[in-house]
This record gives sequence, C-alpha cells and structure tokens, in this order.
Amino acid sequence: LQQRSKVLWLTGLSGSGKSTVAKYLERLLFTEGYLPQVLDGDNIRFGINSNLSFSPEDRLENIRRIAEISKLYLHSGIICINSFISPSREMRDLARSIVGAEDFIEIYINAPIEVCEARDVKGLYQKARAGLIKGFTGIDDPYEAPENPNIEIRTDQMTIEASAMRIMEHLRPLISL
Ligand code: GGZ
Repeated sequence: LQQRSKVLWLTGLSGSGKSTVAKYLERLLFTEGYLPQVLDGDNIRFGINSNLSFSPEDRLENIRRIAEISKLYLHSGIICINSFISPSREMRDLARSIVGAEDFIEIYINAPIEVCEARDVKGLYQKARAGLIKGFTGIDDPYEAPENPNIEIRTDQMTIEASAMRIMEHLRPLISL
C-alpha cells in the first residue's frame, strides 16, 4: 500500500458543494494511486442509516455511525472522504474523538446560505421556506461554522477543481510514504 490513511471530514450547508468536491477529490486521489472512499447521503443515509431522521438526536447518531465506519476504513488504509452537514460542534467533536484527532482532517466547505439557497439543486430550500420540510439546516435549524478547521474552502469563490486540488495539496504530504 502506497498510503498512510486519514479521514477527511467535509462539513457545510446543503448545497455548499461538499459531495461534488468529495467526488472530484476521490478521482484525484485514485488517479495518483491512492485508495479513497466517499461516504455521503447517497450511500449512508439511504443504506445503513435509513432508519434515522433529521432530528438532533438522529443527526448525532448518523454522525456517530459514520465516524465508526470511517475508523474501520482508516485502519484498513483507505482514505475516507465524508460529506455530511454535521451541523454542530458537538457532532464534529464526537466524530474527531471516535476517529482519533491525529487522523481527522476537518474541512469547512463554506458558501453563504444565500448562495446555497440560490443554487437549490434539489429544491429543498424552497420546500423548507414553504414549511414543507421542518428543521432544515440554515433555514429553521442551526449550522455552527467550524472555528478552527484544518482547511476552509469558499466554493462561491473557487471552482470545484481548484477546491479539490487545494485539499489534495494539503493532504499529499500527510499520506505519501
Ligand atoms: C438538512 C436535509 C434535511 C434537513 C433532508 N436538514 O442537499 P442534500 O439534501 O443532498 O443534503 C442534505 C442531506 C443532509 O444529510 P446529512 O446526513 O449530511 O445531515 S446531518 O449531517 O445533519 O445528519 C439534504 C437532505 O439530506 N436533507 N432533510 N432537515 N438537510
């Protein structure tokens, strides 16, 4: 194996670009001969966590399980790229303590709420504004921005490619043997 492993934890609002950056970064890592794995709503919330809602308790349990899964990947040498809102510091601190702080890289995917709402890729902000979704992060549920992320990316000021490349540059010295 050509790599030391890490867990990359992407946090940010719905529509901030987390999953898109995660998938692009996965390709970059793969192209350079590393073994990455993206975890996001598509393979976790529709799979192992399909019994969880968006209540504060269930969001915490969502994050706890993802952190435990990430630890398994970490110990098998696979670079885990996680794309979850993880809206509170408590959740991200829990994830960090499960994974182990030395292997946990917190990445704030930051785009202003107005930008995320204007993108509204899945029409969820519109539904939240209309009251059809309750407790939507950034609308009627809080998002606590990281105070001291390892990396912060402004996706309203940078392309997806440039964002993924910045993360790659930060990561490369940490994972190459
Ligand atoms: C926030 C919600 C909600 C509520 C459904 N609040 O843009 P998306 O669709 O694909 O990303 C959002 C995703 C958030 O799931 P996470 O597992 O990342 O959340 S957390 O870390 O807080 O557990 C959105 C959709 O699910 N979604 N309802 N109420 N996002």
